[in-house]
Amino acid sequence: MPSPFDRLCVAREQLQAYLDTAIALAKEVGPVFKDGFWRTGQFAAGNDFAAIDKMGNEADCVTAVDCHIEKVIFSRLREIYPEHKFVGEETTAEIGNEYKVTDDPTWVVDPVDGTNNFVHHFPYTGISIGLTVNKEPVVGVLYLPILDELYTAAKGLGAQLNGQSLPLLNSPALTTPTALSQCAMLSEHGSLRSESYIKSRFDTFQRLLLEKEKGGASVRNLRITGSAASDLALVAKGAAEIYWEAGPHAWDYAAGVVLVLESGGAVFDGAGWWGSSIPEDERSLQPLNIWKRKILAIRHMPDLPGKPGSGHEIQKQLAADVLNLVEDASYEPDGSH
Ligand code: LIP
Repeated sequence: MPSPFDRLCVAREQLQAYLDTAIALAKEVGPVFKDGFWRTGQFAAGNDFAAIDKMGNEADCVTAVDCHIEKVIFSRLREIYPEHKFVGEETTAEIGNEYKVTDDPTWVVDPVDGTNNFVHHFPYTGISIGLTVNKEPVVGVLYLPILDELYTAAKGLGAQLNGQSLPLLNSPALTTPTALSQCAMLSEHGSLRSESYIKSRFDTFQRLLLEKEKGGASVRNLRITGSAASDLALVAKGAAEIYWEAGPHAWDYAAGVVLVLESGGAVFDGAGWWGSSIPEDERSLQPLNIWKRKILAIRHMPDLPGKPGSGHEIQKQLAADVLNLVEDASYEPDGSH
């Protein structure tokens, strides 16, 4: 029987080595991250820790800590894997979107995911390190230093939070909701501020929250953490059922999708499905596309008693219900293809 590693041409030991490297790097930069978190201020203009807006948009900012951490991570990775490719939020901000997405092992890094949180001392912010091979995300590490949470996963090797397997709960405590009105949802408003964008995003939120009699889903709650990577970690953990966002970048969710998949969850990228719960004939044959900037993730759903396969059927139904209500705008893909 073929193992999940065959298609990737990556030996299990190699994948474990990549994961170990990512974990060591996240831990190495953790102290700089923590130090910066307490010293950086949105309003600390003029000092080394000030938040600088990108392209005149104060909601989309960068700090010296983001740039420093990305440099450290990439210089270490280049020493160990000189033949690999590297895509990072801050490098891309400097050189633009012209890089080519290839099958080569590619490290996709957000040195500070949730930069806005970082400069406002809101704890959902962390270092996100993902790796793709043959364009498929296979390693994901998210370290949230302020919460002291280290999420780790690699394809076929499971997902963990501080060494404990994800999801943290199992049935019967981890139940299977049968309608969106029983679901906790995560989403983001993003950093764009144009009237049309804000209207479209809030129309989506309104439809998700509105009472069913008026055509809404009446979701049980809708939370915005400010960090796509944290949202995916919360889905992997089982603390929320669903995360949907349109417009985040590959570095925001390259690591997080591996956490969700390895915790038994399912991911839809706008074109196909991935997840161990999904019957083989329904799984996408393409690599999960993290460059198209669309993401829907659903946590592991235990099968209902006596109904094998029902967990996935419910994942599919909930996903279809969400996709019916959310905006369907296109975003410029990350990188060239
Ligand atoms: C953030 C993402 C989030 C998105 C924000 C921002 P950053 O990442 O995690 O999903 O809605 O606009 O892009 O820029 O803080 O690393």
